[in-house]
Amino acid sequence: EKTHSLVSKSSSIYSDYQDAATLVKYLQGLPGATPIRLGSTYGGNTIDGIKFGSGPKTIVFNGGIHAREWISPAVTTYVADYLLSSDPTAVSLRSKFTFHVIPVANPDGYAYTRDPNGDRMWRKNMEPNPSNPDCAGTDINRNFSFKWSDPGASSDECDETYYGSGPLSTKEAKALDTYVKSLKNVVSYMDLHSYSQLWLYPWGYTQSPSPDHTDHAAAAAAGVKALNAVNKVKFTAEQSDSLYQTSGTTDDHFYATAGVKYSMTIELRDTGNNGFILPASQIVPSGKETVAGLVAFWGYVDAH
Ligand code: ING
Ligand code: ZN
Repeated sequence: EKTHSLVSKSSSIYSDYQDAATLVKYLQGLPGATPIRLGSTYGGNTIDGIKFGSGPKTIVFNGGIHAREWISPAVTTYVADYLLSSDPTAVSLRSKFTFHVIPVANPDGYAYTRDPNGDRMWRKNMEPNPSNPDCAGTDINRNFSFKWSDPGASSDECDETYYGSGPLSTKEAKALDTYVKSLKNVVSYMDLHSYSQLWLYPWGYTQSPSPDHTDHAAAAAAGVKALNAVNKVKFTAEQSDSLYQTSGTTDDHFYATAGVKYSMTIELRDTGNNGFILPASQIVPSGKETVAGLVAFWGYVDAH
């Protein structure tokens, strides 16, 4: 079975949740990977990843924008690991695309959720808010400039969806925006979150369909169909705003401001039984089904 050798080769890293440095070091050590650095954070961490492949079309995906969603950096790493393997499908994808992967886009927040003296349920980044010294942190996924501060995000520094002091005010959002816009021919951007088992496509800020609604729906449907077949774990594809209204998110932003046609959000396992505290035993099965879904999805992207 095609990802079997991959898993046995590197099972130790997927048997538990790892810190950002471990994931980055692992990825940067894989044959064929070139290190990338997008920037640094308030807490002095760096935002790192890898690029690989030789194809003319560019794909970017990241995990870890939200600190407590631990399955996201793990599965992001697993997918990159697969794409760098000798599996013929991975070899073919590397000839069609160049991939840029950032496993932990919010390293300060992620470290805080792993700190016994921190907060396992932290979502935002760690930068203080001078406008309210009682409540730190901005929701990076409400801080992007497209529709920034519109309905679907909060002006209250103490809220989980605080949109920040201005568009792209966080170092994390600014670094990701600058990096994606430095690349040529970005055909797809994927932001991995948890939980809810959804593939969400633009728009999130309105219920109106986007200009590419038909292709978005078809590509996401191809992804979830292949994903669901692996472990019979049911994911659903839908327009982002049908979940709840959002503004300043990555997917709408890169679709609207960087011309990235297939710009989406994946909500990984589960549907709430464990929620953000997903057992580490689910990293490998979640990684396998996500690989299958993304391979089908990127096949659609390549053909359209
Ligand atoms: N959920 C996403 C959030 O940022 C989302 C859902 C993302 C909706 C992007 C629309 C667009 O709120 C989690 N769990 O982070
Ligand atoms: Zn999230």
